[in-house]
Amino acid sequence: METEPPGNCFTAGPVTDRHASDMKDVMSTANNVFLRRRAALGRAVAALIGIGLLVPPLACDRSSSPAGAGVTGATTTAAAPRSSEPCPLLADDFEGERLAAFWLAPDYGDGLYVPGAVKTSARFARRGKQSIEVTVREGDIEQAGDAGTRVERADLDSGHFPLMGCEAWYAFSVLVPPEFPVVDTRLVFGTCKQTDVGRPIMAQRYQNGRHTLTVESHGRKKTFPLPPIRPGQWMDVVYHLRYMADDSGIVEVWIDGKQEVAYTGPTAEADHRNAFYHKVGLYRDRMKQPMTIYFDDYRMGPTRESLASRSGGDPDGATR
Ligand SMILES: [Ca+2]
Repeated sequence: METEPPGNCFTAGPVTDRHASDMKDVMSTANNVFLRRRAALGRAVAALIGIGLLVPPLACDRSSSPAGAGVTGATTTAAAPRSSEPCPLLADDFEGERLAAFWLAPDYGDGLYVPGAVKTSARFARRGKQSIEVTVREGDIEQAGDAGTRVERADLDSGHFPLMGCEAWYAFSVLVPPEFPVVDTRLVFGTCKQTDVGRPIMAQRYQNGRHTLTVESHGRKKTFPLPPIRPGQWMDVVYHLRYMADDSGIVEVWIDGKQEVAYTGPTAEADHRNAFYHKVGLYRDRMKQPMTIYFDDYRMGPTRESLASRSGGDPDGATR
């Protein structure tokens, strides 16, 4: 059994005073950004309500989800707290010199990477002229894995949000370059996780040429096959999650516009923190060869439609 090491923001390893101060600043900045966005969203919502175009509540309202129609007979096994916070709208097209402000700092949260491991690149672009290039080398952010293994990573964490009871949509494009080593070593490049739960809720994996997605919750694990990865070609990925501790949770995944995963069941642990995050990058068992992967067009939002709002494209890539 594999276990993701406790590299998250609430259980990060040894913390020095300086590091603690840095972390505080990062959290303060992240919180300020989130609060500003929330305030702006609140003003926009108030304006829409004022002119009769929107009826509150805005988010965490399962009745508004088209996916909710397919869930029947759900029984509540735990009274998980519901968040009243809307899922944030985040987007990064990686066209600037720096990452968007919402990404957590490289020494904070679960998005850990060594200096230089994450940088914009003009080698490939799904949209625009740049993407983000992520490289992991042997020993980078090495931590203890399970069963005596060592793991290493270069991950980007888009932030921890109180999404219990909420819908969250994520979209990104990913490209595995032609020289990418195809090896029988555990590799995860997209993850959704509850902050203080050891196992990821959902993990997109590439190992020994097999492209799969695992969903794990309440001690059960399901593996879904995904279409083969074509080196050198972009792949558009969309996740839809409903974070629930009962059977009404959802994980849906689209690859290049085609739905590949439809899971219903628990997706959260009620007795853990109401904090959920998504990350992209390279997380693997320790090995010698470096790996480099590319991501572009990252988006997160409360609805499928919200993913398309920035780029004007269909979030599932069907029209690209
Ligand atoms: Ca781009």
